[in-house]
Amino acid sequence: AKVYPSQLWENATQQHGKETDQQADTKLRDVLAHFALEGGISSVMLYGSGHIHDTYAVKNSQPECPDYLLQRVNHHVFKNVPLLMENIEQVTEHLRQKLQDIPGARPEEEVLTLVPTLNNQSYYQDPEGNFWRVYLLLEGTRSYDIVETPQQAFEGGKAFGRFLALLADLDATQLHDSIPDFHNIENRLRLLAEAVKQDPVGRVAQVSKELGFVQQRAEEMSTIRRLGREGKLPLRTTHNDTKFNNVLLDKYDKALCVIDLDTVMPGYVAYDFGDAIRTTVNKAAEDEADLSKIKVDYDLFKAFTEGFLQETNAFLTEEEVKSLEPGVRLLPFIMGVRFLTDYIDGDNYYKIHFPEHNLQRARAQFRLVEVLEENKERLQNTIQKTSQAYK
Ligand code: ADP
Ligand code: GN1
Ligand code: MG
Repeated sequence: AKVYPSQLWENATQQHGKETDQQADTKLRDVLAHFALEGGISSVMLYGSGHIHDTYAVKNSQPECPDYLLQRVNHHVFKNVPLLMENIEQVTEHLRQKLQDIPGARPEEEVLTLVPTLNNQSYYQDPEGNFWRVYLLLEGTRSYDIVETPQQAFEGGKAFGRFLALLADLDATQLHDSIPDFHNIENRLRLLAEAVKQDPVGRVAQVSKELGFVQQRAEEMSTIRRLGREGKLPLRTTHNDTKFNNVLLDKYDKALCVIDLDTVMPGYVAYDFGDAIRTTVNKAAEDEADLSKIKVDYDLFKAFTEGFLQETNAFLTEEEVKSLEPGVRLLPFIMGVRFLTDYIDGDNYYKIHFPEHNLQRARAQFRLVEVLEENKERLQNTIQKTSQAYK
């Protein structure tokens, strides 16, 4: 089954970055009419490069009124959208409260703001069963799919670190698991094994090399889960999708706001550090076809680590600091496993732009694991030294 069966949306999502077609535009305006917006709508355009939701920038026709960000939430990925939205309300409220007490903080720009529906709900469900939400668009910001400078990396590290610090006193058990076992590698390996067994579209024969790669590392990659089970790593409220493009930087490249809050739930700090490093140190694309281009940019690593530990070192335990490096290898490994599983499954989860896209993504992530393995000692030393310096 395709994620989005309707042809209308299929068309809309393929015109990435362009004006949507007439039919889609009418539908989007119908949806927006259910929200308490100020001013009027001048245009609705596809926006961003996320793999999960359909995101649109809504330009206001009144210059003094805000622009908006409309999202159709992927309810095949997030099976209980009402509970997911409760999480987001709780997390954004908590962040706003905390920032109000910090001198110089700007809560209206540093936290996502949900725009309610006319019935004062945080989402609208259309007659076809799709879920929609609206945020204030943070003007003059951008997100980077590829990090260009150490300053950006440092700022990203600070933003994700601060996010954890601000949520450290939000009881993680208050939040619903929006996707159960999200970063549980044992579960991800089980799902891969099931897909291999089913082989629904006959692709397994083509991926024996990748399956061998996974097999070789399966045991070692469960280190963080094991430490957690042994009580050596605390569960905290973590973001769990700290891809670098989930932080918005302002026009001076200063970190402004952490976005994409759908997976905020209990997790280990190493997951957030690891996923951010996965998308910071690799200057090639997440789906780079030329594997020789995948390298670890050490300056970007160092800068991100400094920003991150500046905000978190005071409350992280020694064991947690030690777990950051294994997290750096684990997250690209998990992503590779997930892309590979989706490829074998027939591409049901991630948006793809060509038939072998998920396989190419998996290969690029596995290559990244290899280059991170080659740099393991150096990265671990940098983490330890930075942590010492901030003590
Ligand atoms: P996905 O889960 O599909 O990645 P995101 O919530 O990350 O969806 O949004 C996709 C993109 O839209 C982001 O990478 C970012 O560029 C942009 N974006 C999201 N929220 C905002 C916002 N409030 N203001 C400005 N840009 C935003
Ligand atoms: C998805 O939504 P987006 O594009 O930020 C995915 C992440 C993966 C990422 C890989 C809910 O993130 O887990 O790391 O793609 N989100 C979900 O690019 O599965
Ligand atoms: Mg995103």
